[in-house]
Amino acid sequence: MRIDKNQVAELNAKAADGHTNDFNYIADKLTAKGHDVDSLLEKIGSLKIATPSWALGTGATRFGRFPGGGEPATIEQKIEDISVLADLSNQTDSVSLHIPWDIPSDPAALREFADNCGIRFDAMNSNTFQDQSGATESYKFGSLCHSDANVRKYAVDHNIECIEIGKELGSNVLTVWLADGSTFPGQANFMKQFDNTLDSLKAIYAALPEDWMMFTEHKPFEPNFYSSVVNDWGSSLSLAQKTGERCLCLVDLGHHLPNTNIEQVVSRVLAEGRLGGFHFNDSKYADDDLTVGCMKPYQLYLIFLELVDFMEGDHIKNPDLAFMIDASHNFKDPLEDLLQSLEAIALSYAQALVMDRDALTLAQDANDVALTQEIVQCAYRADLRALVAESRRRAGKALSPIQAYREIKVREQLIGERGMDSQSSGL
Ligand SMILES: [Mn+2]
Repeated sequence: MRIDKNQVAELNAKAADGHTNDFNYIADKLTAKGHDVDSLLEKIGSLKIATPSWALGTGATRFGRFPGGGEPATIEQKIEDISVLADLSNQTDSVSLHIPWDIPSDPAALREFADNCGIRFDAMNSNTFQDQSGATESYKFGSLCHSDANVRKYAVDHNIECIEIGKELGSNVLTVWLADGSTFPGQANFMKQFDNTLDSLKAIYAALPEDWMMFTEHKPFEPNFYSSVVNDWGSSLSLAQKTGERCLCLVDLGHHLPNTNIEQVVSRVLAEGRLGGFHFNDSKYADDDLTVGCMKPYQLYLIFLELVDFMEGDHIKNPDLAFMIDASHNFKDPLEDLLQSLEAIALSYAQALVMDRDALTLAQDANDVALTQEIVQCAYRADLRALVAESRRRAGKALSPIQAYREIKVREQLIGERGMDSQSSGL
């Protein structure tokens, strides 16, 4: 299934009048405030977010799954689904693979297939939180932190295997998600677990090619309920700094305790030059993996203010950031959900770009608290949807991605090709 670009162009033409009015209105307002609209459009268009291979089917739940049909059953089909997203939205052009859910039998052939779909390979994700069939060691009591050196080596070897596969695919990042920890007080020794994890990460790092980076994610709880080895950004930063220069911290929006000031976490890790990137999702309670921006769009905008501070200036020394969605879907069509997430990210980015930084700095320095709020919220409350839509239109993508998706009847076509019962591997 590939999108016919003519169909997208026809749909855009139908909506052109209304869109042009909306776009001109906001473009005039932005120009009057001193913004270069063409430059804004270019920046929005160049923000690319990787799509995870596990987010294309029905997602994680301990309860019932309710698949909607036409799920991608192979890696090739997953890449085709991402090319559908890339044809409608302007914000994604890569896949982040999860090993072993998506082990390619012929990496060179897969790379060529993806290339023909216009999709490249982003970070490789290792999995040391599940025992696979035929496994000779068990991760039941941990992986990189395990008390048994044989299990640690087994987990290290798996990560090195991910690097090897990634090299053939053209990836240059390994993301290590550490689910290790303990569920009961006294079950494990905090210090020993941390030291073992550091040693294991160093062993993986030693196998990392020169031009690769390694990311680690923190999470306060789940799957373990008493402690996680990498429970917060401080632990994550400590591990990164001790492991090596190219070991960076990944921030996942869902991996924080309620009310954590995530934008401040971003600022702190950026200040240390160790922010690798972001896993976007949203949540009400914990790691809910909901559609980006569905619960806390203001928080997302505040996070983007910090990211844009780095992206627009040269006063923060940090490598370029890698962005990925990390979500799962049980009630929405996964592709519609991902289109909504991509839109929410682009909108927040646009809002952060137009926030008046100079005025905010002056108000902050003058301790004019009321004015700082006026300035920050002014950009958040600007309706920039037409600006984001215009950046898509100029790239030949859909003015209204979800509407186009429905009018082109993508899901119906996928069900026709793959059937109702095809199942995607992943969470
Ligand atoms: Mn994540």
